[in-house]
Amino acid sequence: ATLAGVVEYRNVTFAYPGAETPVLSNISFTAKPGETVAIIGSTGAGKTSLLALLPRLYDIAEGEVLLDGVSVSNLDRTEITKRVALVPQRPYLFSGTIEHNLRFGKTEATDQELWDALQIAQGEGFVREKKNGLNARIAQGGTNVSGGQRQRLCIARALITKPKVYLFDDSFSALDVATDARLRAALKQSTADATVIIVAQRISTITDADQILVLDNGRIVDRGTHEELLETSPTYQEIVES
Ligand code: DCP
Ligand code: MG
Repeated sequence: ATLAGVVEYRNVTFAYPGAETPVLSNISFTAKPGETVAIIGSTGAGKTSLLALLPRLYDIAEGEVLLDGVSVSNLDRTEITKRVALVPQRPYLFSGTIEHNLRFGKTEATDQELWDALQIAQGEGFVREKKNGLNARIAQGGTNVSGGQRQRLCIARALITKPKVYLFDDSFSALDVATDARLRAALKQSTADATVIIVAQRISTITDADQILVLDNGRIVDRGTHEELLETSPTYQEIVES
């Protein structure tokens, strides 16, 4: 079997442990290598929860989440994280050097690979400006770097693992529009063969996605390209206008 990074959610329903009502109901979609699938929807709609099911941060109640045709419930976490990188909504940095933080999960990367990843993530400039460069210290929680710098370091960290599947949870929200555009253009090139799933708040981040899923209250209420949704989805129109 080829391990190309095909993602399929099949009629997935999910409730948090101990909760009665599901936060996701009957979610189905497929994302293939070379494709970008975007997820949009209001706060609390279930976007982060949806992403969490692929790296198996939680187990699902009904349906299946498949990675390259195999249910993730039959894969262990380390097997999944070899193929899937999640950039979380609240990116986590720990006390240590920038290099330690970037290598997190993949120690064999060369320095050149670290700089290449930083360049794509638009983080090269601020790391070079630091007196100690890659050896500059990061405080616990990344409190001595800005929110946007934190996001870019975590994107670089994901790139270094060279995954087949990227999950970006609102990863561009702290960036100004120009940096966001540069970063996504660079990402588009470097992730051209990967499967990309992006949760976004800003419409400009997702207009070129192959498929946009409109999530509302745990359900996919509409799906299509930006142009299609502008025609067919009142919910999407509302988001665009807001
Ligand atoms: N929820 C929960 N337990 C958790 C996390 C979330 O009960 N550990 C609930 C809160 C919401 C629902 O699940 O009612 C969906 O939460 P998400 O974080 O998945 O929602 P979004 O990511 O869409 O929201 P936001 O845009 O604010 O990030
Ligand atoms: Mg979220």
